Amino acid sequence: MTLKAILFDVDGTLAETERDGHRLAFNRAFEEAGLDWNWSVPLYGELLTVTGGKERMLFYAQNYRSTEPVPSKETIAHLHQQKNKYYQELLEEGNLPLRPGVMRLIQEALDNDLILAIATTTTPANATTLVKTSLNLDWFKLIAAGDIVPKKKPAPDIYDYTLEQLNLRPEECIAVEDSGNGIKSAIAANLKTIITINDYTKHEDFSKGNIVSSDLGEPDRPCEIYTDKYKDFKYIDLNLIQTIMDS
Ligand code: XBP
Ligand code: MG
Repeated sequence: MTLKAILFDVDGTLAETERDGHRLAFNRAFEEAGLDWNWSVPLYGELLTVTGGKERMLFYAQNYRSTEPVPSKETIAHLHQQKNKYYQELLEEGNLPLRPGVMRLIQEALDNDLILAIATTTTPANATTLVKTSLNLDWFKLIAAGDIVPKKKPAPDIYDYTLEQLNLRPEECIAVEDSGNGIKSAIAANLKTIITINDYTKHEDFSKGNIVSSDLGEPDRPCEIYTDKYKDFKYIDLNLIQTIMDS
């Protein structure tokens, strides 16, 4: 089937937004609110099993602070709002660069009239700020994000919604993801997947990914491809993606 669209996850896929973005912003919001919560790099890795910032805070309160009162829904919403404010500032200051190969593949897709869309669990304003500051909003036909669907990844909802809005079938698209929850969501929506791992996700099970690599790579900066049948490729481009679609 000919590829018509590439659907990108945001956090961890377009940029390393978790460790040096969301995590720092959460900690600033906690400090500002007078909470003694502080999420270290390894602790945040444990918390990333829960998608969604509000859901992640609630999970932390219930499981790591179980002797203390659980913050109200309003408190969680306020912390989340502040966290997102600080996170968007970090993006606007240029602190979270795109991962290797992201701009190259997007440019190639645009040159070939492919449709680009975002399918993410993060808050819409976080996703649009990243696209605005590092890419271009006009390049994306759809930004599907956050609470627009009832269930976040690993549920398929956000990808099902994206396909429906674009009026495309899963066989016509490929998803680019970085996490176990992301691949579960994409596969449950019957999509083929490209997985670009990162430090937080490298130990997760990607055996069902169609191609798994260190990143998308660049012609002068090859990526490492872990999927045997594609391991001699130096970077992921449309030619390789079409080969994956045809396999
Ligand atoms: C991203 C997430 C998000 C962000 C925080 O997952 O899990 O929760 O960490 O975003 P994925 P919000 O990359 O699979 O979409 O605080 O805006 O929810
Ligand atoms: Mg992700």
